[in-house]
Amino acid sequence: MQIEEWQSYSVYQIYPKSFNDANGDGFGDIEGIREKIPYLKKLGIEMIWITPMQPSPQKDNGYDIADYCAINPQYGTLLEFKQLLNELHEVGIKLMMDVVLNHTSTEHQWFQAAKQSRSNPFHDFYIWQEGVPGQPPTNWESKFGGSSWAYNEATAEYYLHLFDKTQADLNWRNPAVRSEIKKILRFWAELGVDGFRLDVINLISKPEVFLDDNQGDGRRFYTDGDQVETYLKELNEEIFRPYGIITVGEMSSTSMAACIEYTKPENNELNMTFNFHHLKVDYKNGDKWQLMPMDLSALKQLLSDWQNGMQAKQGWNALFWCNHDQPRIVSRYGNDTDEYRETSAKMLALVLHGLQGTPYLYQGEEIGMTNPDWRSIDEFEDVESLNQFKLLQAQGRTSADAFAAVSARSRDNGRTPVQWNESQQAGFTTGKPWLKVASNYTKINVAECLSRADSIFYFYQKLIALRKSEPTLITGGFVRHDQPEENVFAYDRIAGAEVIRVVANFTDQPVVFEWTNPIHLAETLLTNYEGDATNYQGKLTLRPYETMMWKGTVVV
Ligand code: TEU
Repeated sequence: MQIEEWQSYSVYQIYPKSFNDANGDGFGDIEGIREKIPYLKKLGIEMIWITPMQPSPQKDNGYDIADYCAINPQYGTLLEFKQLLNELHEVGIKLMMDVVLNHTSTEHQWFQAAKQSRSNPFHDFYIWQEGVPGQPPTNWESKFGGSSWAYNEATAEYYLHLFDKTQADLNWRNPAVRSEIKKILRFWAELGVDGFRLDVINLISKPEVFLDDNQGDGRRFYTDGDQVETYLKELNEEIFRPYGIITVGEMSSTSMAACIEYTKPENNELNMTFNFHHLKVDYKNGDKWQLMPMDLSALKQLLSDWQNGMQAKQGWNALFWCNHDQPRIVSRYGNDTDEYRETSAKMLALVLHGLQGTPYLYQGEEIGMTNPDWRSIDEFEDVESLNQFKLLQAQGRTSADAFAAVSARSRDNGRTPVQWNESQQAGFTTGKPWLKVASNYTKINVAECLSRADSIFYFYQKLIALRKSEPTLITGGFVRHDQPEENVFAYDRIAGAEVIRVVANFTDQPVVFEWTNPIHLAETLLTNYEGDATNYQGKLTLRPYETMMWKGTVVV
């Protein structure tokens, strides 16, 4: 396999609103990011992805863009953005911008014009259907709850919004829309950004005829639609390739077959894709708002299937546990008690970094940040959480039950400010943070992690370095171990005679683990307990959340 440079990168995701506030207004900013460049460099990542920073009414924290080619003054200025970009480049870090092209804010001037009349030139920038007031054209549901259609009196029509009603879906069938989108992408590419993360990009191709979905919420009609690949090829040819842009597509409810097509090199579409299937194994009946413990066997199966399936067809995965839409992984698939938080966070980190793909690390994950301790619904900011809290009760759940579901599943779990140190507001701001700081910041913070060689931070630093020193982690084939121990996940990465073996105990109990495919163990690359384990041959007892990464050779 020929390795492209970007395939060995590790990426760090910044949610700027919660990253670091330099001016004390409670809202993170560009200056705050600039202050932390040495910290990012120390971690060893090659690229940062920053979620949207354009002007926005913030109904969905910037995923509702009102002006594509500008910077929200709450974050700073375009000049400061350019300075940030230069300073990152000076230390060898690339910048990936988030581009939200499925929808705009209804405050965007295009929508403001479009809603005036059916004859307005911008009208056809959006997706309209007639309907009777009070009776939306289809029964499709918004991802944030409720109907995905909103009525516009002036034109006596409904517009489509797959997300919040202030996020109107763009009509990609209109060539004028695609031409504007290319102008936007060119603007940022010319400025020197290195990558694009394309928000829900597999939802951009809608059907021509809108029908009720009698089997679900409508997603089967607009997910991975028939024109997505055509549109991506167009962007690739005119923007991504000429400017050498690294791309990752966020794929909502996608399929592996689709992700293979989006990412296999000869298709010239995207470099890699995010999918979410592995983050739904704790959804009871597939419903995010119904809680259950995670199903480890489903998780292992999904990770393995995506490794094998993508690899077989030269697709490329973006690997991640956390982002700004997900609860903290250590509170979810790990164990956030004092006893096991660090050990389990390291175990999850190692399992992910051993896989083939490009790892994405989300701010705070490198110090093992947890879900906060929510006390009241008033503490939440996220539009989805607030909508769901009401909807769940309307569906008959008690307020205590709805609160428990939202507390566990809210996107705000991942959005609380980064815990930098033990000073007030965790050193995030000198003012009042826009979202509360988790109360455990005096114990869990960056300063504490940096002061201790065995911290989660340095564990990540080692994992990131291993991707550079061990090409097998990039190229190696994936082979899952067939083992009876259901609480262990074990797999090999194999390139030629070299094997990198990963084993991990996902529980707080010791498990005896035996393997049937022997290798000559040469070296322990990393473990989360003290000591060298190369003397194990075939059988060992893994302590709670114990994980190891070994290097060896195939026994012939
Ligand atoms: O998210 C897309 C998406 O579908 C989810 O992860 C979403 O948060 C989930 O389905 C809700 O249950 C992207 C962004 O990452 C997210 O922050 C935005 O809100 C969304 O698109 C709309 O732009």
